[in-house]
Amino acid sequence: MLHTLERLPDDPILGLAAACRADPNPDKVDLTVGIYMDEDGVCPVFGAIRDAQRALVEEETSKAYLPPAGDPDFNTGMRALVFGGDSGALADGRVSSLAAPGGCGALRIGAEIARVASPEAKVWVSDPTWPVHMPLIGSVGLEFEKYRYYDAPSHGVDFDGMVEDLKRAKSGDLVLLHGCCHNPCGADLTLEQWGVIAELAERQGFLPFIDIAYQGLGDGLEADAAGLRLLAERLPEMIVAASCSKNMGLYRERTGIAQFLCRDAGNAEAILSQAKVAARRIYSMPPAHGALLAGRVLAAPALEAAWRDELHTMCLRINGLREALVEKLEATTGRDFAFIRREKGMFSFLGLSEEQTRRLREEYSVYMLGSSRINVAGINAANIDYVADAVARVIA
Ligand code: PLP
Ligand code: TYF
Repeated sequence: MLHTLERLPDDPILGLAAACRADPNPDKVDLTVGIYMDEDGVCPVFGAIRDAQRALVEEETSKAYLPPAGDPDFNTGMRALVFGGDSGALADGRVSSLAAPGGCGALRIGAEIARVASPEAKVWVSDPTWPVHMPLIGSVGLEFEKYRYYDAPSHGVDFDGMVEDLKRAKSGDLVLLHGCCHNPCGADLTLEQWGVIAELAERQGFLPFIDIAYQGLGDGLEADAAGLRLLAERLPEMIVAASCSKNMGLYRERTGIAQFLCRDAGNAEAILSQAKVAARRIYSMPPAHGALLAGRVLAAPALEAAWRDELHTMCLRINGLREALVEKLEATTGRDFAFIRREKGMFSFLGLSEEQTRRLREEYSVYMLGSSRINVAGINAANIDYVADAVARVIA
């Protein structure tokens, strides 16, 4: 029977990265997949993670399964990282968490729980959103609706449109929000706008489902979680899927966590039991290695401080690149690119047509998504002039 199945296309983002790897042009530039790259074009291992790994290799005496909810140090550390150490909800035991294979695994667990709790739920997603949300969340059987989000002409959030659309979200629906550093557009909500979303959620009764995969890479660890924390203060319930891929550099270790803000501690315990059963339906136990490393970093003050420093350096580098890119692009094209400075995290749309991105790829070996989403961290001192010149040529 297997012979009846056809070949399917590759993931469009990963497919473009593979095309770049295969390109023999020595001047090629890879701005495709969202991985942090340093000045040398390398996706580095954090020093703090390397130290934790050395200690773990020395001390680990067993590879027996972790408990189904995951390593306790990891779960405790991640709860504080996301909700804030002084969170009232944490003090009240209202947050339960389940370690998961990456932010992707956490999104899937969140969707599984949502489907059990509200089988008819619509999942409201920003237009545009990360394309992987559709298979990850849609495969549990929930349907999507879009809300207006990115306004291409102004390169900003169409907040009035967003609010108008979310007024149609019903009690029992989910509204998927990017916690920070929106993928793909980099345009984030202001804290004031998060406040309006909180009011809407209260009034309409929808459940916020927050995907936070870039905490620390926009304005810093605390500022990037401020919107989410504001919702957590005001709302009884919320689902959060957090990832350690980017902010701890643990991509391939598949390290993430599903967190559930619940009405009370009893509810939180019930939801944890549901989440464990949901995981058992898919893969049973969470992966250990990345979570044990992250757990060690978060539990040891010296390692944690070193990690925060490294992450801060990355964040500063990205914001410096945004600044440099605005200057270079404005110089080569004579157009306004100031929006890149206002956007957050790894991604921005350059505002090019699909045809222009094809020309950049085919004529200059500059690889970005067809939507003109770039990974800002893929820019460096050695390629910035080349990229800015190539962009100027295709829009001339
Ligand atoms: N959500 C968004 C918007 C992302 O861009 C990513 C990752 O790249 C993830 C979630 C989850 O990633 P991972 O499964 O590697 O933790
Ligand atoms: O959007 C990105 O580039 C990252 C990495 O199937 C990624 O989120 C890309 C594709 C994919 C999983 C992760």
